[in-house]
Amino acid sequence: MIEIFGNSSYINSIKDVIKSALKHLSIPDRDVSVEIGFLDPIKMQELNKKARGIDRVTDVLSFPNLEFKLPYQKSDYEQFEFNPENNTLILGEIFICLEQAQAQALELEHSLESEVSFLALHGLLHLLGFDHENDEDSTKMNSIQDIILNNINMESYTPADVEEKKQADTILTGAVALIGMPNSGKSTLINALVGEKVSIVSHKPQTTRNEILGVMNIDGVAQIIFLDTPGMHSPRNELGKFMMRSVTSAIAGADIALYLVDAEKGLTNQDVSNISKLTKNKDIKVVIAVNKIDHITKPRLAEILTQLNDVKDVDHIIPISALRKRNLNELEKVLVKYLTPGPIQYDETQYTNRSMRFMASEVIREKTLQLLEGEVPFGIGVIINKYNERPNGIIDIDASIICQKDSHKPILIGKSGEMLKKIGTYARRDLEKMVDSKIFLTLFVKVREEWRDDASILNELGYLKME
Ligand SMILES: Nc1nc2c(ncn2[C@@H]2O[C@H](COP(=O)(O)OP(=O)(O)OP(=O)(O)O)[C@@H](O)[C@H]2O)c(=O)[nH]1
Ligand SMILES: [Mg+2]
Repeated sequence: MIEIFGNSSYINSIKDVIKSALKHLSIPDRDVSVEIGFLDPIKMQELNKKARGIDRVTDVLSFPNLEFKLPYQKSDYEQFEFNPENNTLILGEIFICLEQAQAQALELEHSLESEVSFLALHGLLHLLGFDHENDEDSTKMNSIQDIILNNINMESYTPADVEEKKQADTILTGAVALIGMPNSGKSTLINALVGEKVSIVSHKPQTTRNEILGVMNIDGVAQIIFLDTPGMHSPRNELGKFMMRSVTSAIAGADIALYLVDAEKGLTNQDVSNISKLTKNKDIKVVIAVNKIDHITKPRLAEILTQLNDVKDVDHIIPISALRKRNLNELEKVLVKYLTPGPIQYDETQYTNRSMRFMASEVIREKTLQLLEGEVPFGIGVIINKYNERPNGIIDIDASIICQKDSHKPILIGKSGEMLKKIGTYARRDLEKMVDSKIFLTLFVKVREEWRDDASILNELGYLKME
């Protein structure tokens, strides 16, 4: 009997490791019971101080109920009280601090699931009389720990799975909508996961305006379809309304909502409200990624994770850095767990549904967002007038940059045309890398007063049709 108190996604993994340990030590699991609970860092520190006189947070604490001796013989414990409700011998209690476990998992570069399983096992071994007080005891405890951890398969998929899936011509698949506040790092993340630039990135909010699809293939086992979306905000014009409809449409087509919390900003009320709306939808799994952990301290991360523990019905929480590519393998494993078998949807070479024409307009817009300050870049749209590939592979692109006020035009062009030249050079370099051939890019600047509320220009820019 393993009784676990508290809400954690790791209950099944903990049960597996405990069962495996009891089996390995020839202790019938119906004979014994263990209680496991989760404590936040403050409570863990209090308990550590009270129980061991150590005034600091720790990962796991265990409280044996009796002096246990191996090998196990039921008759040895007849004098102890077996729990009358289920006739089990109570081994004791284990407390785990998930926030501390998360910090350790990041340091050891393995999953939180692996770390929690390890801590539960470590705690159980203490309940069973193992110790690490001296070298000899410590070696004994470590070796048994290693054997048991090897016995359980922590990977979410194995080489045997790969073969089975390949032969059946099916794959694990699912659509993941990337949701979050503007600037939380959604587009940086989709690019990192797909391994190609599918979505533009800038330090300014509301960079992404459309739903953008990126495909990730994993060893012939899984295909994850990511949908990048515009950051959630209250729309102030027709363009904003289109952007928010893209978010709703992405969620409607998704199996998993991957919500990004910007760790630099912390968990905001708006985040909590957005997440609660997602968790009300019982058709999708909700995974929260706390992004930009490279910019915050460990105690700050622990604080955010503690706050997130109070948000109900979330399927998984994982800290990451999309920019530094930290913990992305673990994120991948978490997502794979929620996929279902189905036919392959995209050819392995196809990593987005967007054309190079669309990418050209986006990359030009990205450069305006990166190079211009103030309100100018927010009112910019890009129309590709010509996209032509010559027989020798050279590509000619003519594009118009639309701005929404007369006063914006000279800013876009710059002194002696320098700004426009810079935008063109930077955009061309990026696009040449993407197509791997030479590009001739010609840019024009046009003013279209308040185009963000003008249906015909919005249509021309591709912001009215949902794809
Ligand atoms: N330090 C740090 N910065 C990051 C990380 N991920 C993204 N950023 C930065 O955050 C800014 C916003 O990134 P984007 O990927 O454009 O964010 P977004 O959520 O797609 O933004 P919108 O499209 O405007 O909703 C950029 O300057 C990124 O370089 C991260 O893990 N760490
Ligand atoms: Mg974006």
